[in-house]
Amino acid sequence: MSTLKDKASVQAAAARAVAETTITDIHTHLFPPDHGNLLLWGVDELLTYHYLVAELFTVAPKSITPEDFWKMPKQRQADLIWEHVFLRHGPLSEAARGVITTLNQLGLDVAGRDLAGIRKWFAQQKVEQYMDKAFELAGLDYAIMTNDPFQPAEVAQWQAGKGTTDRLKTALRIDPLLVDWHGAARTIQAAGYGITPAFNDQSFQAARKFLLDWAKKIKPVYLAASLPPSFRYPGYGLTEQVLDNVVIPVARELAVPMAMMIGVHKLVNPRLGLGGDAVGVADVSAVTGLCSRHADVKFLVTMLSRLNQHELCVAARKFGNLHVFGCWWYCNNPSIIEEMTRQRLELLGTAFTCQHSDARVLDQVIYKWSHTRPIVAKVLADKYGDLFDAGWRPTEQEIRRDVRSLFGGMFEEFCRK
Ligand code: RAT
Ligand code: ZN
Repeated sequence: MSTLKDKASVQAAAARAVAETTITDIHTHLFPPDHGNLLLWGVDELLTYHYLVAELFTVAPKSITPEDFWKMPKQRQADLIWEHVFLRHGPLSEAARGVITTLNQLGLDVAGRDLAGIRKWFAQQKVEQYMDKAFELAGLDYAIMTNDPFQPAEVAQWQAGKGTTDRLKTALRIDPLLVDWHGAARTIQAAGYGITPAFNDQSFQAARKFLLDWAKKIKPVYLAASLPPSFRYPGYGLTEQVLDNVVIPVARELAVPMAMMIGVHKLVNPRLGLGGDAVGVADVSAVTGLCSRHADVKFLVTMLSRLNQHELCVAARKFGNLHVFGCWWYCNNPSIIEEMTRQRLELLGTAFTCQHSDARVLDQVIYKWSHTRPIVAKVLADKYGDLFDAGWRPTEQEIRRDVRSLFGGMFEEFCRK
């Protein structure tokens, strides 16, 4: 065992390990290339990312309305965002900088500001090879999708016999069951299951069967849902019943975690579509309530409000069946990633997953990961530096092991538990 002998070597080893580690991206909105139009990629999709649509309406003149924007063809929408967010104002936001980083890493001349030339380059790419390129640039082994059996366009692909690829694993997304039981019951009924909107054993059994059949088809790594800040457990009426009678029993039977993304206020501004959701402080006791009542079920949790992060870390120290992941959405900004990663390391050691990309557009994995890596490297260099000062001498391999833990290793271990 050869330990690193001076502080600078330890810190350099941490930076190297983060730059070179293979990442498992545990939550994305990507799809296999053969799933119809579901996989978004290319410069026009990058520019019309919903984070940037929302930004457009903070800087655009009043004469451009969301209603008019949604009627435009994609390329025209992208032109507007390019003009107002990138040219008439500096692309300083994290989402705007992300487009620049992505194009730059693809070898395109962003300094030239030649959107037409960039479009020409994308038009020559073949999506299958392009997916390999994006994953290689990001340094990913695989990513986990969001597969929603309540979305007809997605269902149609699986029914047509489409599968997945080595690059992508599945997650079964079940929001309507928890936040819109009546709507969910209609979909499940239309799929041929004997469910009624009533909350009774027959309906619960049908909903469980629906999920189990989907699980058989797509083999999810976990079940997932996003929840509002008002989510409570116990004591959240119908949602509590669906959790206890449908979701938890299915997670238990499949031995997969239930992922919860908590703190989203949906459609605060519906005119912005996906960009219209906001954040609220949630109640971490809902997470501890679930973890203690269902000690034999695993929970993956990320929360949207910065204010919930400390309490969530403390909860994860109390429950071995809780794994904290990612800097979700409005937390996926350098200043907050740094703060959250420090806090998590200090409270949890390496027992968490430091980030997920949430990429909706394939190309976004490039910037989301290249923006995160140096931040985590900086935090780890500090932490290993502090350990060195305290007398600890790690090996290069140990540092690499710890880094991989943060970028997917611990997640995999948690899923196997
Ligand atoms: O980050 C996002 O793109 C959000 O719109 C949501 O997709 C969120 O991550 C979710 O999965 O609900
Ligand atoms: Zn997401």
